Amino acid sequence: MRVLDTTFARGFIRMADDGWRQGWHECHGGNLSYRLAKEEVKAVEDDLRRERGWTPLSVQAGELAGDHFLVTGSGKFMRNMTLYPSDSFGMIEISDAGDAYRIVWGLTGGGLPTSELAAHLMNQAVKKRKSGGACRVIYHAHPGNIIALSFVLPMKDEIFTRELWEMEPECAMTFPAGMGVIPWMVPGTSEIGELTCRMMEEYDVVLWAQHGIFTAGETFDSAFGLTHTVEKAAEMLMKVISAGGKRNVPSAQDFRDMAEVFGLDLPERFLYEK
Ligand code: 2HA
Ligand code: ZN
Repeated sequence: MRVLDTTFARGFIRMADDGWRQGWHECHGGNLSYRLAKEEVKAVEDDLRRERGWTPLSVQAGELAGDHFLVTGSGKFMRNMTLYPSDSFGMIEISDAGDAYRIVWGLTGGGLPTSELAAHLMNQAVKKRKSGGACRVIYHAHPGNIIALSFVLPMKDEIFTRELWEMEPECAMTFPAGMGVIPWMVPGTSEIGELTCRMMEEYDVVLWAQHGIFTAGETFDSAFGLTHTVEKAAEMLMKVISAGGKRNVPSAQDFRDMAEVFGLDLPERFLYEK
């Protein structure tokens, strides 16, 4: 089977294109990775070329040894994913020692995996472990409103989580564990990857101040839906702040009541009295 005919490659392309249409991927902004299931690798084996040399990884990815990932290309445009898929993304294989990768499909124009490969692999490793293998998607996007909020709200997990949860019930339902925020850091480094994946031990969404967000999900739908929910809430919050601030707000007890009805485990540290 050809990679481009698979459900997972189609889901990958659709997600990138959806993000582009949302306005989250100016120029070469943002990146996406998907960890293939063993059966998915087997199904496309005839379409793979295992001839390229290995490139050392800047991070140790022992938990991902032998895994295969679809990854967007460094400097590639999400805008081009539907038109030039095999040039815009590729499939990489992680070595058995977890210390190198090689391209086995795609990136046909000679491209390299995303500049945020270190962050993607570290986050993939954490989420693979935490979810017992269920989590396969890591997504990085540049949605305008959540980035704008990182200029005006105090950079605290408790504040971002609670302020966004208040905007609509969907928020506490899609990120009940809360969201993590990290200060501005140089993109593309293993340092930002390391801090992000430490937060991913606890959360499925992490905000990079004045830059963008990272989300994790078991499926393309869940990672995209989470990003979309965070950004929609951020857009509403920006409007509310611009209109003079919140006046009618659900209380901490309202969240506890909702948690009971929907079986949510909302940490008490986000339910402080205001
Ligand atoms: O240019 O988004 O963080 C791709 C990025 C880097
Ligand atoms: Zn970015």
